Amino acid sequence: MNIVNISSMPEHDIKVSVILKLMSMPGEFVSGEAMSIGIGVTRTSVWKHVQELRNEGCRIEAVPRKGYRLLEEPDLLLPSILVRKLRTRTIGRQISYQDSAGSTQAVAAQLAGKGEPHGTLVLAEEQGKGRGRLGRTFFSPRGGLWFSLLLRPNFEPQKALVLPLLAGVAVGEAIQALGELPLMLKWPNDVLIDGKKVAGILGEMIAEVDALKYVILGIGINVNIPEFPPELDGIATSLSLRLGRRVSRSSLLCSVLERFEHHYDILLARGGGPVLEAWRALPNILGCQVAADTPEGTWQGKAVDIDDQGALLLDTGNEVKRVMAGDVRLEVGSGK
Ligand code: BTX
Repeated sequence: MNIVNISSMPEHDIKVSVILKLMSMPGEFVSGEAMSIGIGVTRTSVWKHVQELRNEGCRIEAVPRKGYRLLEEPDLLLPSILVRKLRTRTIGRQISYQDSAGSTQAVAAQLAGKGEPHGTLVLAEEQGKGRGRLGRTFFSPRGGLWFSLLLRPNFEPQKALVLPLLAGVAVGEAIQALGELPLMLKWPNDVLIDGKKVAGILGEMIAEVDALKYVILGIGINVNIPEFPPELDGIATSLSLRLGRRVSRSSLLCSVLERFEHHYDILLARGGGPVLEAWRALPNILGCQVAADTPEGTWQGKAVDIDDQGALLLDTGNEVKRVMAGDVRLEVGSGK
């Protein structure tokens, strides 16, 4: 039996109790009184939390003398909701959920230290200190998907370099399944739509000499985000902005995790080749003119391939450079 750890879920959180109560009686009215007695709070408090839930997008009907009724399953990321949807064996079978976190990466690192198992999923509705690579920050307000996966792969550290690409494949495929979108995977870790970042991936690895202790893969997806701060103008976009509708975060999360597990299983069975094939099969940066900012300097050229270790191969005209780490910028007007 799969066990979901909901110990970090704020059970005292009245809002959660309200929604769980309504979900336990789908389509039926639950009176304000029954809710207040069941949860142990006043009817005014129940009303206040129903309003909050409505503001967060939950469709709850309120009828005088009848009570409250859920009109559709809410798009919350509560473990008790996710576990009913998620069809995986190991990935996301253990869930740590927080309404608000600093960074899910930091929470996952703590859980890793406590020996939590492979596949543990750490989720937050919002992050106050979302992290990008190289000390950069990641804007993570309510409405997005911000999560980290704790992985304990039984292979050498070098092989772990394909894991961010694998995550990119899972995210790219899941977004593609939502509809026609001009998607592009940008090496090493971005998913772009119309050249703007819709998702970012952060791989953090803890290794000892030749042995990998664990990897924490952080994934941020701009799902239902209506606007971005000025500094992200022209850089970031969201699925809701691009599709003109809200997207179910819980369904998208399950889709990403199921695809992740599928490719991860193949990685274990057959090595990194199929992951790279799946990456190449999605619309990607290969064939584009790019500038790569690497620890050794900036190189310009055409992105021609990714190699077995997940490095980007860049044809500068004089030679093919192997980019192991860095940032890649698309040159204006470049395309395939
Ligand atoms: P990155 O360093 O490649 O990208 C960070 C850069 O992207 C920022 O400097 C900024 O220009 C831009 N940016 C910031 N926020 C956003 C956003 N919401 N959408 C688009 N562009 C943005 C990418 O790092 C890796 C990000 C991983 C985020 C996940 S969320 C869950 C987990 N927890 C955590 O703290 N980080 C990861």
